[in-house]
Amino acid sequence: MRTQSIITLEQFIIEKEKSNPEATGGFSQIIRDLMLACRIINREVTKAGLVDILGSLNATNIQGEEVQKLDIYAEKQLIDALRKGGETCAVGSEEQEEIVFLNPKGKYVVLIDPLDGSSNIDVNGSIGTIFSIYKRISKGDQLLPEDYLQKGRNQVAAGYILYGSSTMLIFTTGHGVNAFTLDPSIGEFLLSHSNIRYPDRCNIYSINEGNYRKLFEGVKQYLRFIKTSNEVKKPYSARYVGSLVADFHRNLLKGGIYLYPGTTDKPSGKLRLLYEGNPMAMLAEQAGGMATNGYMEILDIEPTELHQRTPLFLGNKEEVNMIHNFLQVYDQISQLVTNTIGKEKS
Ligand code: AHM
Ligand code: MG
Repeated sequence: MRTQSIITLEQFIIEKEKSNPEATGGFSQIIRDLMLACRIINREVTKAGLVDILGSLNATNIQGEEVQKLDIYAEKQLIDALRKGGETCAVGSEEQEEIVFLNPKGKYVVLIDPLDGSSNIDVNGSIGTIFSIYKRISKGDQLLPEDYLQKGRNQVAAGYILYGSSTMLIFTTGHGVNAFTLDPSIGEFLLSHSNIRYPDRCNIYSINEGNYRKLFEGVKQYLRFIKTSNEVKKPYSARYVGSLVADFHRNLLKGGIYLYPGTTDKPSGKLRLLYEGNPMAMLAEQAGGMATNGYMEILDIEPTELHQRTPLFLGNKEEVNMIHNFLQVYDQISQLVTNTIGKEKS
């Protein structure tokens, strides 16, 4: 019988801590806090269809979107766990207008999207929790914007929990991407995929193509190219769950690109830089992929506000570069046309 040694998340964290002489254990505590909360969230997610927790509270979050009960439940579990853990100075959440101050002595700032893809809750679809961890910069009693409005490059860790057919934790601390699958019988996350890399080829494209007529020309041309050009030898598959975590996860394992571009009515797109863009960008980069807003790398964007939105192109590096080129070429053309028309009129 083939035996394989099992590595639990706890063992993995301890090993990593030992190999870093500067580690104080604070960061590991945050991962433990998040995992405790996610185990509780997972329990509620899996019984969401059974109890009266499903459905909307008929409230809207600060983005003007409908908030579901489970979102609030998930956020509470995460914030409570981080508060008790004591290492987190402040938490920013997609559902909260302001940053939540926890412990002035905490060295870290944690940003969370407590339950992403929440429109999938009612239909038993995959959803996820996304997190992003930064070191606090300022030292005083007051938290400053520079502490939570940091570039994605400064993240010390990022990851997500996917509540799918299995529950998985995928995270990076800047040394590759590892995935742990929850074994519900023992309640432990077990290392299931080490050092994940994107497959060489991009096989899948994921976009809400229903927005087609509102897309900018570069994205339209890219979509036309991959669907109709003879240069594309093997057709791409279109796959879109409408849950970033689920779409990202599948594309990471199978090779693919996720697109949530800006549209003519919403040029900055829908997704949030700090809660969705940055953590996914760090994971993508660590797995050999790339993330941009179409013009620059997501991780290099200087945030100006907590709930800032960004267009997002995320996945296989070559594919993201290709879309970059499409955007630049077609942008230049539209710029030329606008300039020419402008001159003709004047
Ligand atoms: P949410 O944070 O409110 O759940 O919204 C984010 C989600 C992403 O998970 C998903 O990729 C996208 O919104 C789907 O948006 P759309 O329905 O416009 O395609
Ligand atoms: Mg979200």
